[in-house]
Amino acid sequence: MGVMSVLIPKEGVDAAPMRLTEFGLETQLHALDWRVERNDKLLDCSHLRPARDPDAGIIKQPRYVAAVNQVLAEEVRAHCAKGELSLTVGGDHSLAIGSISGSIAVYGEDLCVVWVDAHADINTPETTESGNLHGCPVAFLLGLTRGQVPGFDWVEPILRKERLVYIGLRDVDAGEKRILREQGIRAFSMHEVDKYGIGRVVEMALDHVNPQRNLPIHLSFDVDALDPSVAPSTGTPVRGGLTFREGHYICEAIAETGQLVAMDLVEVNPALGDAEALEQTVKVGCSLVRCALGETLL
Ligand code: EXY
Ligand code: MN
Ligand code: MN
Ligand code: MN
Repeated sequence: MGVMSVLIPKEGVDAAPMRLTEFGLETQLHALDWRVERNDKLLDCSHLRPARDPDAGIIKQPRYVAAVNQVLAEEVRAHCAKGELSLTVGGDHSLAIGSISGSIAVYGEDLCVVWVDAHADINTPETTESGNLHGCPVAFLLGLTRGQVPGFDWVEPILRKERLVYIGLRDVDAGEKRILREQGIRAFSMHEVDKYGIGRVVEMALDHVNPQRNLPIHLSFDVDALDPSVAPSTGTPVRGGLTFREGHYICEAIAETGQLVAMDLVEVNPALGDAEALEQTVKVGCSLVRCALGETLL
């Protein structure tokens, strides 16, 4: 039996955690023999919103997002320190600044991050065109933004670029492509998924970050990595994404390593699409989490 905590930040896509819960995520995890300790501390973050939060350049709501992430980091750290697997249900992908800061505070430079996404989320304050922090979390974690955004001084950027790998990319900004190239970060786009198949891609991705399969893994899964026909209720859908099985295969393969210590499931947006689209997206979110936490087909 394992122990898990559900941490639920509210940022933009705030209704998603309740939808996954209503759909029975906790009950489904009980059925897999997990003891679920739910943490609703960030279900409502409004008390963390500062009275004044002017844009920093074009970065929107910097102090609010920073404050939520700082609380999240401490919650994830505390759960990981007890040896619990920490599941953070978002919320948008900016929450990975906090969740990964929390897991890395416990596991240090050994921590591997597998980032499954259509996007690289590695924009800096200089490269971002939207000013949305959900397009920037990786840059914070790698220390590419240090001192530039108010509120984020607490982030210890100790994620090593050698311990980061992407799967599913297909909508990467020009500035982000430059950063990926300059930093030599390993990324498997949909081109590689088409070329090699998902089995080989996951093997190569894990060989890169975790060759002995003995290091702790933080899986950060953005549902927009999946094709919009599979997960329609999300804010930045991009055609040509992972199939239902490819998405689940990634989770199953990581579960097989026995090294998963933390997971984020982000960017489900209940406000987008009709009831059917929402149910489909929530269902797929729940089944991805179940697979990562050990559900097998047989
Ligand atoms: N690269 C674009 C930006 O920085 O605004 C789009 C980012 C979308 C982020 C989604 C969550 O993965
Ligand atoms: Mn978002
Ligand atoms: Mn993302
Ligand atoms: Mn994305």
